[in-house]
Amino acid sequence: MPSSSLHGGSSPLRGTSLRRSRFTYRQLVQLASYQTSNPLRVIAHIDLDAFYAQCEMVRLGIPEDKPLAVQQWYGLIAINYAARAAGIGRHCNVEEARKLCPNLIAQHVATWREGDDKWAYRDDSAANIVTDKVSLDPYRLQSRRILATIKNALPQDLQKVEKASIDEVFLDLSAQIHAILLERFPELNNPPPYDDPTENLPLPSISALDWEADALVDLDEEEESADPDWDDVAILIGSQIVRDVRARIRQELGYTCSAGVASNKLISKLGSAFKKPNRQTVVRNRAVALFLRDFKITKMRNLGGKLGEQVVSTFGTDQVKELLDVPLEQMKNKLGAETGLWVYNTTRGIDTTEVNSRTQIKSMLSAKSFRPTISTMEQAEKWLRIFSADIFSRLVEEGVLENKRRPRTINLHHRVGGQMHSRQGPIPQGKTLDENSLFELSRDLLRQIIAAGNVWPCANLSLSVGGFEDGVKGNMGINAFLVKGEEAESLRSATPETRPNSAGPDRNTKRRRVGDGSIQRFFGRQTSTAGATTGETSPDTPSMYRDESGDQAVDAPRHVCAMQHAEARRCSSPDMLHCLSCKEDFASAEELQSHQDWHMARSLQDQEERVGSVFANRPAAARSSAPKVTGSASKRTRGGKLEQGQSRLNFG
Ligand code: DCP
Ligand code: CA
Repeated sequence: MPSSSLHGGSSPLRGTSLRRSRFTYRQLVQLASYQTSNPLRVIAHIDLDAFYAQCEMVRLGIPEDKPLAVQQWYGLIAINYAARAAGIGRHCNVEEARKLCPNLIAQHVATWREGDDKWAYRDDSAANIVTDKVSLDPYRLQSRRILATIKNALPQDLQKVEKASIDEVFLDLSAQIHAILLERFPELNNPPPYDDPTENLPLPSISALDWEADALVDLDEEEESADPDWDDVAILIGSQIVRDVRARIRQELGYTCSAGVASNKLISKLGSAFKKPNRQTVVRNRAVALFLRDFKITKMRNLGGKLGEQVVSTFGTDQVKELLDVPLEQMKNKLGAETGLWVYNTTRGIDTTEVNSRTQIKSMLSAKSFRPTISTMEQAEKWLRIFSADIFSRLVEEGVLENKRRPRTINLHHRVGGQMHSRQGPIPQGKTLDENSLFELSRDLLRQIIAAGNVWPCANLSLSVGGFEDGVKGNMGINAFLVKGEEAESLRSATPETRPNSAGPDRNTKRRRVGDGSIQRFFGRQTSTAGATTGETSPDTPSMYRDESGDQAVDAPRHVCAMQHAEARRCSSPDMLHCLSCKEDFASAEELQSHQDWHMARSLQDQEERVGSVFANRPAAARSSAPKVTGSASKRTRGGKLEQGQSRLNFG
């Protein structure tokens, strides 16, 4: 950091007792312990620009000015900024995008393929929705590398980093800034007058702050002319740290990202989206009110989903500036005490959510929606092999081979028409866990489901593992990995169930999404929806199991928390991903991807119904009404170069 930016001219009044800071000695000290209601705290949100698209550009060595989009089947899921300039967005399909930009590079995501033993980039994936399943492994790998770079760029003992999604992190920079403040402003080391920590600090001994290239949210004139206080100095130091972190990511890995620097997660996240790509925005405390006024409430963290819609319909506006006129009591009356207070605070930029660096994966999910549906055990087993391999490769990343962490339960969801069947069982401990043992466990669960009858045609299968526990390194104790406590209780009481929309036994039931049945609406058209009585859960993606991009633990979706339990302030899961087609929320990239597959399959099916056969010109494999059962083990592609981050999986 250029010292001039903090040690500029000293005003004659500075350091005297005549004028004091708004902040106290206690608040300064509390910076060191990440106290969440401290007005001096500095939180950054870093968000990768056009993330999947950048991953492909870096992987393929494509220059930044070339338009590129990442394709999933015939839709687009990520668009770089050069392509956005041509008007291409996620709403476009490949054909429309090419019309807008003939030189667009459309790179299909990697896929797992029925009968193949590893995910791969394939030229013919788009036409093979029936036999392929999207793999996000390449993006997860880059996400981990970026996270490691960020952590390396910060002091080991003074960092708090929360991975919020596959391409976002929050940083609580407070403790690091505390250390820097004490070093650069020795006067802050003096004891408070009368040893009273509630005494106000002296004002900073600087009169002008150099914000370099940062986008700075405007202040009104009066505020702008006011002298800087310690919150301004703290946020300036924060913005310099973030600039360095972003430069490291750029230099070491080649990615650009945008960032927001503010005093909480809510504002820093809005800040990172304010100027994109490759910019950072600083929202000083005194700029918050002006900054928020012109936002729509639905753009704010946690309010992009149903809770946001509820607020808009209740108060007849989506404008923050108009919601500011709603008194607290009215908010509470209409939304419930806790949610009302939370929304009231949110419109004022108040957020004391902590940056949680302890989040660990709670579950992993691998799923596929079938269109056409599948009708035999053999077909289902092919997919179970892929799911097992997919989950196992992620478990390896989690350190399962070194006994670092290990899941204790396995769960299979199966959907036929509107009915969801599920079975859960323990993962035997003390035995080697590999993709084959996962496969065998999942096959047993499937057999149990089949034994209960009425299982074909199957529209969706999803396999998940959960109940992660830290392992014992080296000599594994006899009790290591035993299923204990609540989990054991849940398993004991988990008599297999096959009932409409059963999402499995347990405490998790209360977490399930009680939506308006928006996904059910789609399925309602296909079946008699025997299970529609409860109108709950996304059939594609059981919300009780979430794997935030495979790398992150997540609690219940926050808006669901807010709606159901009126505890929005306590919920700390990362932001939801939205399906642009139906506005449904998903907690993880996997769930969203699986859901998008379903939309794509659905639209293909609709087209097929309209024009006879949309598959007429496609290869036979894609035309068959059921997935082609390809290859025995001996026929599979065993050779070939492995992609970065790819390990060969041993199918049985
Ligand atoms: N993603 C997806 N489908 C969506 C939203 C996102 O598959 N509906 C994936 C692709 C994105 C990645 O998640 O690259 C991150 O999502 P973002 O919303 O952060 O979007 P981008 O990073 O692509 O763009 P931006 O520069 O606007 O952040
Ligand atoms: Ca992004």
